[in-house]
Amino acid sequence: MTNQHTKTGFSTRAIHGNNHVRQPEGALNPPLYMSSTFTFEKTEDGAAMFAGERPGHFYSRVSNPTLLALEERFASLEGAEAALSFASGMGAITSVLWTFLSAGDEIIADKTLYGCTFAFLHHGLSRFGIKIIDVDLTDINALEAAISQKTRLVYFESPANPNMRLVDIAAVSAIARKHGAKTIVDNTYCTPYLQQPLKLGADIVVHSATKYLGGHGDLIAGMAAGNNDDMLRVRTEGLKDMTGAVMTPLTAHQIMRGLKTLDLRMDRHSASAQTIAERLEAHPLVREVYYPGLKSFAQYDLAKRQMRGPGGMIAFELNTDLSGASCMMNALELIKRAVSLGDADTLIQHPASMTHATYTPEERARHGISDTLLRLSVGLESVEDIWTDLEMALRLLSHQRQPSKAA
Ligand code: 3LM
Repeated sequence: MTNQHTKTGFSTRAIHGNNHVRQPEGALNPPLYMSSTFTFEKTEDGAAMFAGERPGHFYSRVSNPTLLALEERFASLEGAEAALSFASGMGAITSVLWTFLSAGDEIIADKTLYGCTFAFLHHGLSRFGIKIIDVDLTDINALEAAISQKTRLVYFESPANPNMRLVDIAAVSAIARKHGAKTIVDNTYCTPYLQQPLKLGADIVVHSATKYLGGHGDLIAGMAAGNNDDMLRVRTEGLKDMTGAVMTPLTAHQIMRGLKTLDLRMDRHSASAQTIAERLEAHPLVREVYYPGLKSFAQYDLAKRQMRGPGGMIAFELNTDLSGASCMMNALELIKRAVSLGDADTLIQHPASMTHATYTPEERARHGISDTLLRLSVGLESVEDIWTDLEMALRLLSHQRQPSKAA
């Protein structure tokens, strides 16, 4: 793709893409090419496309014009040369990792990861002669000590799901690069509007597009972005031949619709989450709040440095035990008890028994995922209504049990 229009603002590119081509029939939006295959005018044309000697679409597991429209748009938002779309976030992560790892290689992964990513590394890749090394990537010395000639990839989320730990993207990427390893960042929590890891030195970003990029809780999808060579390798190896985790054109259309309001939604998610986090922090029944917009957040300075805004995700612990926490969750009326995040609807879940149940209790303890942690994805409803619901559930809890600061 060409980057000739990258001088236009984020919102303009999210709406129009980079490439101001008139669509067929003058349609405002790119058409849906609901076609698995594409015909060849002549036999020789097909041979030339398969040999990579001629551009064009021939089969939608490899490329499709509707997906290409999304990929070009998304690449420009991440500041990347190229992007790729996938059937799910896990489809993106597995396709990228399968492409760059072989038996005998090592991958360094941060100690806090989304549950299924953790399972893919520890229960999946580890069965194929790939060594997974868990490192606390907030500790640069630990990374220096663990990285070796065998390290192909350094992988992390920032903020991490579910406990909001941040990783210094520029510092980690610089060390990885010095040792010839690629840095891969899961940018799901931020989206390119709040954080652009490639500009900070990372090589590849991956996303669950199911979350903020789609934004309405009605699709499952993934994205990746990086340089042309890396994305071509992922397209032709990991995606085409190893996972086949291809996005459907209808989903690409829904994500392009989501992208048009991404900046507006992220600003609103951030502003509402900031209000909710401050009020939770001041509430006597709340023991701890982990939110990058709070001055009390341990990595507040890093958040200011690498994120445009604090985002819509809050992790917190109540001043009660697990049954108290579940009582509070059960009392909520507006806020829905559900996994996933980044939707217009506010969602709450309990990571230890839901998204991070792929870890054993010992692993959760080792990896910094507390069993009493709750995770709130602050949606786009009126913020006072979100708070009223939380306050009501906390009030019910305080009537049921006496809070104890030592709990
Ligand atoms: C969740 N997360 O509730 P999909 N990377 C990150 C993620 O949070 C996720 C993925 C990748 C949740 C899903 S849990 C059963 C529901 C940081 C997903 C994977 O394949 O699109 O779900 O993305 O935390």
